[in-house]
Amino acid sequence: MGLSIFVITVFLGGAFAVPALVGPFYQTNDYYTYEEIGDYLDGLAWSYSNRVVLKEIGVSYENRTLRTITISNGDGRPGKNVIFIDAGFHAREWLAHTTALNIINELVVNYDKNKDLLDDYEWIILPLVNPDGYTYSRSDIERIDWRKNRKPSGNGCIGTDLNRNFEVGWGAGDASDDPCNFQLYRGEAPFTEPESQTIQRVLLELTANNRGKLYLSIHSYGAEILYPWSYAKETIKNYKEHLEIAEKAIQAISKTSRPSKYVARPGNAMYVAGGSSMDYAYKVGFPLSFVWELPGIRGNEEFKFYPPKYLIRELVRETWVGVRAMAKNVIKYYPTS
Ligand code: 0X9
Ligand code: ZN
Repeated sequence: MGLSIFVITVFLGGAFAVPALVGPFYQTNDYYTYEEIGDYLDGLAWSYSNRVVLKEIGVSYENRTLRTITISNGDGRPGKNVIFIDAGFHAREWLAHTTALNIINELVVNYDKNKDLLDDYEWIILPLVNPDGYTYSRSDIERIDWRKNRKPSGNGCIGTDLNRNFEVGWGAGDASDDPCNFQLYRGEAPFTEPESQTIQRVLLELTANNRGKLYLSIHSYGAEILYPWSYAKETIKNYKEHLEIAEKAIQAISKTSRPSKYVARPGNAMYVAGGSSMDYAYKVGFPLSFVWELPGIRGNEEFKFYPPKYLIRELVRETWVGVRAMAKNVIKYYPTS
């Protein structure tokens, strides 16, 4: 793995030497473990303490911490609007976590290039929603297609699909009431899982003070930017705004060197699925809410959730161009007052 804390030796007057931390350096050529992601976040908090705050927002069933990184420009101005991003609801969607780390890196380490996105907005990013499932999916090739979390679900089976465990339209469409369903078990009721409860709490905090403007949940794969509703074939009030903002992101991507072919449409046009976080965020007051399905590699189904490592860099860069364009428009449509 390519994460490294870079230590140089500083000579003071030639008399003695002290090591100085000048990293961390993030390299987009690998899929990081839960521990490595934690180390990376710690390194950022250490090196960029004026612009970065880490927060433990909850713990997973197996006691792994769920941590957000709040990124600001360090000016201390309270009450800025917020872009909230999460990734890794689904264990096997490894490129999603990786993409979230690259977004963090762009905003923190490449701050000089991106500071326009932080003048009037704060970004809160949860790069790993489902650390137990992710760790399980990495533990053995037989387990690589694991999707759910790891809490026992009933009938001797394990795991709930966290993106079916939210309240809006819970159980509708492509969701299962069978705890042994390998993909789509919705849970016994909405918000039975520690991971979905944690996200619920954070989303409610961000809408209670009216700061949450964009909710963006990164998944893979499909090269689609989806907006509500997911749970029913109904049209939301500001669907035009969603479509416009998604299409601008896609236009920006189309200008990159080897662009993926994206489409923008409501989630229900892909398939109807109740209990998603996208619908919940929209329902509780985020005016803009999207699921971003990363590309599964330009028509090559074989790579699905795990594009080969040599393609990671190109893919996360392409996505950043789109996310950047999306954020620019969110900031324009919903300026901090
Ligand atoms: O089914 C999901 O939870 C998401 N797709 S994935 O392949 N990553 O599992 C999509 C959720 C968005 N809603 C709809 N497509 N209805
Ligand atoms: Zn997913």
